[in-house]
Formats: sequence, structure tokens, C-alpha cells
Amino acid sequence: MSTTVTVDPITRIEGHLRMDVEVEDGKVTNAHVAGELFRGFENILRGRNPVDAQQITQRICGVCPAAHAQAATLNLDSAFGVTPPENGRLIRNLVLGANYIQSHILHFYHLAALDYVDITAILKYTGSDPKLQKLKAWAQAEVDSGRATAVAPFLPRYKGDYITDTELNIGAIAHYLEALEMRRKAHEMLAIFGGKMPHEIAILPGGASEKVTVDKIVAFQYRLKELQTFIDTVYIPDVLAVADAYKQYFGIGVGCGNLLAYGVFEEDSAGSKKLLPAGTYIDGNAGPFSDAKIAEYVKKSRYSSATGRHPSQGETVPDHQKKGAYSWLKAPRYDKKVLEVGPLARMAVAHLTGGNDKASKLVTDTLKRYDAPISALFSVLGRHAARALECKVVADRCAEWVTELKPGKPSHTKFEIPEEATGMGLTEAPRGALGHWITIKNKKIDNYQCVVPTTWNASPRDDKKQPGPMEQALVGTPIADPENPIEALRVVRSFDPCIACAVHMVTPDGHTLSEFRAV
Ligand code: NFE
Ligand code: MG
Repeated sequence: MSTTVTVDPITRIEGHLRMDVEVEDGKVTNAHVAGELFRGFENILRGRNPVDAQQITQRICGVCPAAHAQAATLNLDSAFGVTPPENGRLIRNLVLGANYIQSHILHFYHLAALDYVDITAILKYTGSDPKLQKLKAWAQAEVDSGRATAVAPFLPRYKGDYITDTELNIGAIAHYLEALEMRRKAHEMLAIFGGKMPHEIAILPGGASEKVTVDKIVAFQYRLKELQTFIDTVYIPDVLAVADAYKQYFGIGVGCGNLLAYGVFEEDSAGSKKLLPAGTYIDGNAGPFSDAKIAEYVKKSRYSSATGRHPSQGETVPDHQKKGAYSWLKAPRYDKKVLEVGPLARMAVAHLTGGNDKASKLVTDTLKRYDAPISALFSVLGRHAARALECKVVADRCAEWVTELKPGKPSHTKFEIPEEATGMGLTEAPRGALGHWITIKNKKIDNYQCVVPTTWNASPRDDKKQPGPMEQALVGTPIADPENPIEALRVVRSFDPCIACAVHMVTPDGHTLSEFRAV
């Protein structure tokens, strides 16, 4: 007999995601994931000055605004026919790189680790670290209060096979706190060249508005050095420690097995060479990427607009009562196939195409450590490992880019808004392939479309009934106790979903629809 397990909303991710899984004989046999909010940004952009897209699209999300700024700016660069000077290109890479570092650390420590680490171990702490003592005192007082909401947001939680070694748990909790500090430093690093975080203001069509000075270079460098040390000596070892304790998760959460990367971090002003290359991996073969093969399907999505459109021709007409539809996410497909995006896609494409030797060596060495075949990458642990290793690749390259900046040289090339033009901006957000498309008429935005990473990964079934990558990854997941589906949540969270990016809700008059508190 099968049981349907619903988790809505899934906590410790960005935004609202719902999961319905059917469990039979202790395994997931079918899965639906759904974005529960409408994101109307495409419609907000119509009729506005094209340059506003850089600012407005960043409001899609507070976690990855730098990626939206980058996609919008590349989109406008292509529509306006401008390219950035060297300083502009490097500043863009440093701003986006700082956001990658912050986002990957956020995901592992603050969104995913508590699926494995037993946070209640803090009550057993006997050491002298003042931060841990303070956390213990707070947790103890909360427990003693006996309130139903005590120790929120850490408790209540699903029961599960958490790490039992107290020392390992306490060490991980200490790193949880340290990671908060590290993220602050990464935000500061971004703000040095981006003006502020979130929603930076310095990346513009034609380059960047910040002037390069020696003090900014040094301010960036000393923070980055600390982050590099944290990545090498804390983050990567912690991911490997979780992998050592949960080796079975190299075989859980496999997914569609197809990967897509648009490529990211321009290594020349024309953008023809990227640090992490564009490419695909489909049905076991690595191949090139062509944007012409992208289309968004809406049969099961709450839109009445046309299905199967290339994003440059895309429409966003919401239809909340559409029959048979179950998600506010569209279903992007590549050549009609289901593809996963994200750090795993980027690192695997870099490895398989030989596009980045350092990434390739890190992937090979990690697989060797576990005596694992390349197929082991398609898993919960494969995604976590790829994210941590990518964080190192990006941080180490940022340390080189910052030394290539030239104080006193320009960061920006002038642009003019054309009467009519089309544009495309393809980049990679921390969570995967991100594309913006624009049509300009009378110097105003006539159409704007964003296809974001989580739209790919958490997409619903398409017109051919093919489930999305996350839906496919859930099938086969062993569930020890349907009342506590922690294993399925580990699969979902390994993708680092952000539904805030994938959808969004507004009312025309800005009224509050309802208020609630999740405990
Ligand atoms: Ni809201 Fe985003 C990233 C983008 S997500 S976090 O990374 O673009 O799908
Ligand atoms: Mg869209």
C-alpha cells in the first residue's frame, strides 16, 4: 500500500516549495514538487527603461541578486552592443565570485547541515568557547520554558539518523556559527566593488561604476584570504566528514543524469572563454550548448500563455485556476529533454570537457577518495561535494583576478539605449544556469523573460509528462518512517532550491494577503 507524504512548505530553503511523494515499501515511487507563489517580475519590467532591469531583477531574490545583476547586464550589453573594459570584466567576476562564496557557505552550514548534525548536542557542551556557552545557555533556557515554539527555528524537526558522535556534532555547531561570520566577510567583499549587498549598484551595461583603487584591492584581498582558509580547512573537510558518515547518499537522489551549464566568469572581454565552461551532458555524452534548444513548457504550470516557447518569445500570463496545473514554475527543457543545473552541472561539464584543469583534478581526487565512479556525482553527496569544490575554484581564481585589476584605468564603456534591439544574457547563478532575455521597442522594455536555475531543477512535469530533475531525484529514495521523511528532504535540499527566484507574488495594490509564523 502506498502512503502520500506532503511537506509544505519545506523549511531551510529559500522560498516556498511543496513536495508530495508517494511511499511504498519504504521507498519513494512517485514525486511532485511545486512552487507555491507567482512571480510577476517579467510583467513589472514591461514599459520601463531597459537599464532598470539590472536593479529590478535583483529584487527577485536577496540571496543571488548579484547573479541577476550579471545576467541583466550581459543581456543589456548584448542589446546595446557594448563590451566592458578589462577592469569592468574583472569587477563583475569579483562581485559574482563573492556572492558564490557567500551562497555556497550559506547553503551547506545554514540550510543543509542540520539534516545531518544533531543540534541538540549543544546541551552536552562542557567546553569554554564563549559563543558555544552562550548558545547552550539559550537552548537550555528555551527547553526549560516548555513553550511549544521553544528552540525555534532549530526545533521541532523530523526524527532521523543524525550524527551521534557528540564531539563531531559540537565541532559542526561551532562551524555553523563561524560560517555566519564568514558570510558577512563575503558580503563585505562584494560591497567593496558592488557598493552594497544585497542588490548591488555597480554592475552596469558597459562594465562597472566602481573605480579601481589600491585600498579596495587590499580590502578585498585580506577578506578573501580568510575565506580561502575557511573553505580549505573547514568547509571542504566538513563536507567530506558528512560524506564519510553518510556514504549511502552517494547512491541516493540520482536524478535525470543530464546536465546543463551556460558557463560563467568571463576570462576575456568578448566573453568567449569562461572559467567554468558552457556545455551539456546528455544521455551519457558531453556536448556543446546552444541556447536555441531551450524552450519553456507550461502544460502543468499555472499559466495560460503559449507552451514550448524559446524564452526570447516567452510570455507570462498567470492562470491560477488552470485545470491539471500544479506549480507556478514553468518547465524549461533543452531539446525537449530534462536537464539538471547547478554546481554539479558546472563541475562535471568542466571535468568532462577538459575546460578547467583545476576543477577536473578536484573532482577526480574526490572520486578517488571514495573509490567511486563518475556516476556517484549524481547524488545528494555529489551535489554537496561539487558545490564545496567549486567554491574553492572560484575563491582561488578571485585571488588572481583581483591582482589583475589596474588602478587608474577605466572600468566602464559608454552606451546608448537603442530604439529597437533584442538581447540575451546567459550566466550562472550559484544555483545554476541563469538566463535573461530582452526585447526593446521605442527605447523601452517590450518583453523581458528570466529563466532561473530553480525553474530548471524544481520544474513540474512538462507537456510530455516528463518529471522535472528534483521530481526524478526523489524517486527511489528510501524512507524509513513516512511520518519523518528526512531522507526525501536531504534529496530536495541537495539542489539548494530557491523558490523566491523561481516564482514571486505581488498584488496590484500591495495589500498583505495573510500573515503567518512558521515554527
Ligand atoms: Ni534566489 Fe537564484 C541562485 C538565481 S535560484 S537564489 O543562485 O538566479 O534558482
Ligand atoms: Mg520566466
